[in-house]
Amino acid sequence: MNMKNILKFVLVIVASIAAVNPADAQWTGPKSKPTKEVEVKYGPLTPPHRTDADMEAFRSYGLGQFIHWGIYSIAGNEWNGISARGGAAASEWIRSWSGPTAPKDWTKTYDNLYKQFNPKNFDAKRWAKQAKDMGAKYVIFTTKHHDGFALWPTKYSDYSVSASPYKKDIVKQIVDAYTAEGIDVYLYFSILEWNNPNYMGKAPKTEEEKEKFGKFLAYTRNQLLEQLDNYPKIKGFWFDGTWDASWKSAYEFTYNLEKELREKHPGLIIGSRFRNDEHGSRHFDSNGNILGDYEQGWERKLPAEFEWLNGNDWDAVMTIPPNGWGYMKDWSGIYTKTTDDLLDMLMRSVSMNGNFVLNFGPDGNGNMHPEEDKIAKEIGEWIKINAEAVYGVRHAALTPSKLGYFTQKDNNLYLTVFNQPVNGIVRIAVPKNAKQVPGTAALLVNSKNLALKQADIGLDLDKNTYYDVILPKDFQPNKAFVIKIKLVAPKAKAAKLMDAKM
Ligand code: FHN
Repeated sequence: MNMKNILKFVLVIVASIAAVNPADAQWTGPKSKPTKEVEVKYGPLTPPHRTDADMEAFRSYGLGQFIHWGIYSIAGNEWNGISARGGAAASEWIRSWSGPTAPKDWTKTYDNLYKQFNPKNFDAKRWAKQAKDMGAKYVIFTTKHHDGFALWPTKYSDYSVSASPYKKDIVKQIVDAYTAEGIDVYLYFSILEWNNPNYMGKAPKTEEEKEKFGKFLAYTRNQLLEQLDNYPKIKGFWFDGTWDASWKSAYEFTYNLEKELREKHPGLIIGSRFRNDEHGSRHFDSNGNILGDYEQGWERKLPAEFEWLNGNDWDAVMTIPPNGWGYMKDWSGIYTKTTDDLLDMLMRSVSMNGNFVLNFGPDGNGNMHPEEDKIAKEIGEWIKINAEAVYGVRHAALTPSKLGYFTQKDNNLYLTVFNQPVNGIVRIAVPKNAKQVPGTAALLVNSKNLALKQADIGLDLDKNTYYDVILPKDFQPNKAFVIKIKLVAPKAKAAKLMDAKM
């Protein structure tokens, strides 16, 4: 083989390795585009950018609340004073507690905890009012987590709230209370069920395994149809626990199940985590097309650049502790996110056309963690002042600011400033050929007009001109603040300067 052919052969090998078959989407950096189109039979069932009212509402939410509540909430990430920290992967995974700190016969103890589930302080209306005051526009509620315990009286399992001393339908109370507060409800549903005898992690191979897993698939379908029958007011599902080979092998079933759910509940919103195509690609099919109505992979992480989203809708779900979605009694010795941290994440999300969903993990009696109560109140107080910059806004096509995040609605441009400039000048870069430029500026907090002047810096080859907003010398906020800028048609074009000669 001559050198030319060897080189060609090497290039083909390199290209095939680089060929992307995103069996799982990447969440850091722009999505790599597949190098070649492949046939996909079990791909998307909806267009990548739905324009119906339900999806437009999803786009305008801004802030959501996640609630992880279940049997694990009784334990609170510890047992008899021994912490499960380091013994279980997360507080809501405490059933899998192992190692030297795990209590004797722990799994058996855990699987009997439902006999104690009787949350005497549970009040869905109180939770919904708190979420409303915080400014949440949707809630994602765990109807069943990986332990399989159903918080609704399902006909298809004995392991449900019906078998607990509490007995009542928790999911219905949540749906009714939150809907009454004008907060849309999405049901979290774990496909994975650790202690379901018909569940298996590996793809079923033998006839016996296929029959067993077939029963599990039928059970899953029954519970989902049951939820749509019981709770017709919900807006969508937030699926989880879909990463095992068993579920991935059932791509024809999951394709048809998604179709059936959508036909039964027009407008239903389902994220990209539900299923995969026949090549095993999850979140996005093997040609890079999103599988579902929004990108559902931003979990405890946020995109760094707008381009990473490829124009898809998305939400980011976030814990206040480093990890741990279920109730954790002890928050000492770990970094728990501050209200400022969370407001920054919120505004970063909405500045890139996403929703930010903050997780709450109530205890076994139905009380939020005291720190969660405090944060909910502080977020609500901030949003009450700055709501205009948070809801129903879109990404602003400007060079990102080092001082904070841009959001835009029509000719209103908002800059939420987290980093106050030491010279009191908020400089905004605007393309020289922009059809709209800053005309006036004011502080949203008090509607105080701010001095605004153009700064044509004249940097060589610079495609931008600049507008300086002058902050009042006595303006010393201790929280992020919003500058509202009215965009107007440009008055005069920037002077054309001779290019530098090097
Ligand atoms: O395993 C789950 C985890 O317990 C939690 O529910 C998060 C948040 O949705 N999702 C999975 C971990 O990525």
